[in-house]
Amino acid sequence: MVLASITCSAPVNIAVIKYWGKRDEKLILPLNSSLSGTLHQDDLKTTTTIVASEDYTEDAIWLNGKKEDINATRYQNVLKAIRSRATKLQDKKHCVHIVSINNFPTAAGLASSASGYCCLVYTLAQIYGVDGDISGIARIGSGSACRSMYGGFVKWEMGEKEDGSDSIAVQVQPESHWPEMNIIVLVVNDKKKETSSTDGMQKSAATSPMMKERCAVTVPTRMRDIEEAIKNKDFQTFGDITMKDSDDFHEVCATTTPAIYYLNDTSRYIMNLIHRYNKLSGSVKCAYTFDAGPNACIYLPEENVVEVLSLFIKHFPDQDLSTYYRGPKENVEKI
Ligand code: 2P0
Repeated sequence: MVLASITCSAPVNIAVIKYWGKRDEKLILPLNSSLSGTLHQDDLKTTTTIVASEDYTEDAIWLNGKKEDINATRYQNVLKAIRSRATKLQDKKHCVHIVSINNFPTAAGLASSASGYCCLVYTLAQIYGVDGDISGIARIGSGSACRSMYGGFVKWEMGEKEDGSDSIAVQVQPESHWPEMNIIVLVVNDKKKETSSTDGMQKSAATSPMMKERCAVTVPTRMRDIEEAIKNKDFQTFGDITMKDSDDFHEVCATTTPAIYYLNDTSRYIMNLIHRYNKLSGSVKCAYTFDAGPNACIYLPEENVVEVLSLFIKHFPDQDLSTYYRGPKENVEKI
């Protein structure tokens, strides 16, 4: 007999202060705090359905139509954490079947693990009746997933405690605070990346000479300054910090041994184009940021969207680059 069946969706988040490096691999505790904007629910998202039934003989998960290994450590850690806080179904012998679908390319540096684990944890929490903060459980699935739990601008506090209980997501400003803010995602390449974020950040933490200064000084200063810029809706400062942190993150990757390169020629062309355009305009009209892949995410105020989109269409007439997403707006929701 089916005991419960719930479908939820969760959006991607795009970091402006990047998470890169862990101090605890098992609990997924970061070396620095990070901050992101959450996209609109209708754009880049994961949708997950979970069914709990007395008839299932084992837990199982399908990702984009392919059966995955539910015994993988991260799935098991998440399931254990949720079940340990369950207020429903504890008295019934049952298993769960999980079906999850992304409406965008998986593992192409478009933060699929963020929306994926956020959605998994949120949906499981509905099934099992888990109250209180669940961003810490999303974090043990994939670090950046904790930030997708909230809409608007969200920070992931690195925390200090060894058990990770203070390493959680906190909403900096709700989606209603800066509704004029938009994000354009330019899909440069939707192939799976060569170096996973998990491997890449481990190597950077161990070998990049830039990591110490970044974690001790650069990121704490930028976190303070960008929070203030968001509060004041100061796009000049916001855009400036966003591009600098993206540049530094890719410099950390390039100074890792062996070096990691996520950007390609098209990414660098976009970076130059945006710098030239901002310079000619005499102000920061839009700001790029690149994650662990070549795709560009462009933050910009609504009033600049038409002009900036025209610029990209002019420079990339033959490529299907310009996919346009509004955000940050909402966060996870039950369907
Ligand atoms: C971020 N990224 O802050 C940064 C910027 C990629 C570049 O969070 O090992 O997939 O699962 O905790 O969360 C990607 O890292 O890594 C990431 P795990 P995750 O968005």
